[in-house]
Amino acid sequence: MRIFVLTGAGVSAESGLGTFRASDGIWAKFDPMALATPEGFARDPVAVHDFYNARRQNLLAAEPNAAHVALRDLAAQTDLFLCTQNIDDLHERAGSPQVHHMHGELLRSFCTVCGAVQDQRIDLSILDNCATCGLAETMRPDVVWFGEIPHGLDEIEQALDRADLFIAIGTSGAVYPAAGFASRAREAGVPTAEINLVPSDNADVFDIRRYGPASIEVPRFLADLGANPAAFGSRRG
Ligand code: BJW
Repeated sequence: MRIFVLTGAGVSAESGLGTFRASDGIWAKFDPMALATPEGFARDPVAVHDFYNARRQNLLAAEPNAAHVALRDLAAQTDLFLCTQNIDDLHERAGSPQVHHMHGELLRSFCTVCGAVQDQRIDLSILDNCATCGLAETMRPDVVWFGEIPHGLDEIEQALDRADLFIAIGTSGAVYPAAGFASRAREAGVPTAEINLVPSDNADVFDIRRYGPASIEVPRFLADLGANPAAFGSRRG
């Protein structure tokens, strides 16, 4: 069975990484237009670096949870395309062999002049020089901000079109193009499932809905899927 899994901030919430749109979430405390747009970075790069430096330190202290582990095990049993909107590396640290980071990775930075990408595990500053071209004031976090094109959309679309089952985990369905993946899959006859604490903004496009913490509901759902795959993944049409 070919399974497309889309994860969002909710899969890492129980690892201590904040979600965005909860009443106490990241965007309740910080302005996304100031900190997660190219225009915001051009206006105040120091504030943007401070924001991502703090989140990087938080990430380095976090650990994968049972949902990440269950998704690692799923990769060993099926043909899995694991697409995450998250910039954390918790899927990798749980052992997932291939992770498609459509919104980039917090532990990488890139040079806005020469495009070189480098590992970034320590704080980033406007004073840092690019290790490749040597210029200063050119490095930024390798993340996808509003108005920028997410990574690997062609590969994502191909995987969506080949899937026998689409599963969204811990994502609000508020940010496009990711929020449109479930309806695209469904229109192609692919069964769709969502696992979330509460119904997402696009809950009506899911055939199967499981609500509760990802650390409980993801292992439970995947156990049910393993026990009776035909009940979940029969592609229509
Ligand atoms: C739990 C849980 C637990 C909690 N267990 N669940 C229409 C079409 C196309 C684009 C647009 C459009 N309208 C507007 C746009 C533009 C824009 C957009 O979507 N804006 C919306 C606000 C309307 N999109 C873009 O700009 C994107 N680029 C783009 O469109 O390019 C043009 C283009 C596209 C395609 C082809 C050609 C051109 C880029 C979007 C970049 C998003 N960047 C961010 C920041 C990344 C870096 C960082 O982390 O700082 O990505 S914003 C933020 O939102 C982050 C996330 O990846 C993303 C999604 O959030 P997510 O993961 O869903 O988190 P939450 O907080 O919203 O939800 C958490 C969920 O978990 C909730 O449902 C909880 O209930 C649940 N949960 N605890 C299970 N324990």
